[in-house]
Amino acid sequence: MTTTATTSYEPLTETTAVSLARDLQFFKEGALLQCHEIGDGNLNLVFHIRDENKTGIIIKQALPYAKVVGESWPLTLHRATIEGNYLKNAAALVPNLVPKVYYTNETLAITIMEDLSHLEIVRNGFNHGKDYPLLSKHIGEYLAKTLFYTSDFGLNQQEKKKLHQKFTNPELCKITEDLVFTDPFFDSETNNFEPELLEEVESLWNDEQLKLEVAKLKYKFLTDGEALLHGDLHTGSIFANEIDTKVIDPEFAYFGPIGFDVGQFFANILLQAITREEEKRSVIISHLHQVWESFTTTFSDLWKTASVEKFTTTPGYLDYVLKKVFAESIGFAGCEVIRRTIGLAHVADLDTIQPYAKRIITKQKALKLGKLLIWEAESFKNTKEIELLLEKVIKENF
Ligand code: SR1
Ligand code: MG
Repeated sequence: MTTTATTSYEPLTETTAVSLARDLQFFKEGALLQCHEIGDGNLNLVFHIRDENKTGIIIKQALPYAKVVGESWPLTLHRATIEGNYLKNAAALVPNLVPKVYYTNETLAITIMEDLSHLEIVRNGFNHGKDYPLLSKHIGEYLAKTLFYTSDFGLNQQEKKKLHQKFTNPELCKITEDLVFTDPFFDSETNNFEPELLEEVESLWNDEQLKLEVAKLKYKFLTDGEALLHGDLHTGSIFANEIDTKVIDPEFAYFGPIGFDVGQFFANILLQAITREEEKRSVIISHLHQVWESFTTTFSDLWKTASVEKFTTTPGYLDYVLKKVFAESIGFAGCEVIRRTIGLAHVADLDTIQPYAKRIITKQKALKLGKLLIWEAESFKNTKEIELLLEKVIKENF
């Protein structure tokens, strides 16, 4: 079968992905092409196609259901359009930090983009002891620019409302509302945790003080359309090497609270740090400090030089906004830490810990850390205090 731009939707195979690439003339006629489906995420197909010179492209295609669960969980194909539109918008703001988009097709639910196979997924690299020294400087800049320039501080307020319409993403938001903010805090079917964690998990379900704080965070996620978020900015959504960083997979994009993107990155740094022995932890924790430093420096510069909001010259306003973002980031980070430990979608950082007993202890610590981040979100003055909390939780006896 030949799949062309006019064909109706059907999932690609390695063979039809190659036909599509040829039809769209991404390669010279007669080129010898190799194609592999390399998608290891929860939702989509990802085809890597290369010619004999190793010049390649990526074809990403949304499936009409969540791959991680199967066809019983239908899911909108529109997420491919959201992803393509987000990447095109980001290309104008942070061209060096996102893959180039070559082609999109709403009917086929595909995005064809730059081959990033010279880079590694950061989560995989971290889990193999690698580091990416510029990662958090780049991510701080990415967060500041993408969030400032799509907020009412950096984007004409009429234009922002128009852009907002393009990024209404109810089904993908619902996944986050359920999997990050609701299910882990109740005895829900989607939860997935080891029986040895039951005591800690039940104490979390019975903690009404914690649940009140989570309810407030969920309400912010539901109602606070501050800026265009990536919406799923964990270390599995970032490619990097020593010098380059590229953010991928923005299919969860929507207008939400700035602290959500920042908090997801914080959380996934903490989830890696908590798995490490003391001597290998500081290199990871430095990313927590550096991302906040880079984010606040860039955001503050933009506030002073690129604002469209008259009140940004009012003393105290920037400080108020940054404090609000910081506290919310920490609360959101706590929710992400908890859901990656006991919810539907786990992280390899925790799930590959050996031996099993150590994995359980680390997950108990992760739950404790998540709870304390949520409880005390408003009280942290800087990222050093988050590091101190992590150290305290790690050193406690379980
Ligand atoms: C059903 S999707 C599960 C998770 O995978 C995505 O990457 C998001 O993080 C989502 O919560
Ligand atoms: Mg993803």
